[in-house]
Amino acid sequence: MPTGTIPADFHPALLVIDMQNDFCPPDGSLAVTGGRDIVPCINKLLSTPAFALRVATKDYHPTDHISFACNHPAPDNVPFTSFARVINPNNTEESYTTRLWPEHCVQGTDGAELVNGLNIDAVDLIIEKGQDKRVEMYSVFYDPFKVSESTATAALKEKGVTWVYVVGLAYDYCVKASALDARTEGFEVVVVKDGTRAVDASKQNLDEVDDQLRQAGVRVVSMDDEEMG
Ligand code: VGL
Ligand code: ZN
Repeated sequence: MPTGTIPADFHPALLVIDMQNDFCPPDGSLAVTGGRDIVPCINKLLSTPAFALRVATKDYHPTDHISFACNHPAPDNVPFTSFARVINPNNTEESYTTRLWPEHCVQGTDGAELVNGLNIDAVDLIIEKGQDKRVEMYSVFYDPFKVSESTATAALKEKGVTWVYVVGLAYDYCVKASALDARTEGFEVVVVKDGTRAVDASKQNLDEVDDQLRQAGVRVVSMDDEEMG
């Protein structure tokens, strides 16, 4: 929280991104190193009274989702290294490439459940994303073509939210995409970095993501920074 002069229109919300079994060691199919270690930090934020709304997201894929390597033909179907082209279902001229992953967060499976220890009682709203098999949807708001849009913006606006704090998994995918789209939606955005972990935790990648976020006007802070209060 900002200390010193708190802006008059400071109405913060917390977005807890994809804290699901499949993204956490030891058993997650797409385990992010240290994924479970951020639960205490996130619980601390969840118990902060200042938040007008606390949202948790779930990556929630059908088995035939485009991001699963197993749904593509060899040899370009290697999890983590292969890419596939995603075509806009409404305009086949438009496309982007997306990284392929092991099967993860399949609807109705234990891997898709929120991790043990996360204070789910403090969560006001759970938003599921990535249900449209045709597109990748890292962001809680929408996929790059906006063929799949969630209720996130409406829920935040309804509560008068002006600032969005983002934590969860993974820093370099769903946290990044959600933070960038929150900016696009007109919110002040803070990523609490020690409440996140990255798929690629190399210094070069972390620096790159920090830069991308900061260039978009996202504040990247840590729990004990002044801005957290
Ligand atoms: C995510 C890869 C695939 C994430 C979701 O939550 O960051 N990463 N699906
Ligand atoms: Zn996914």
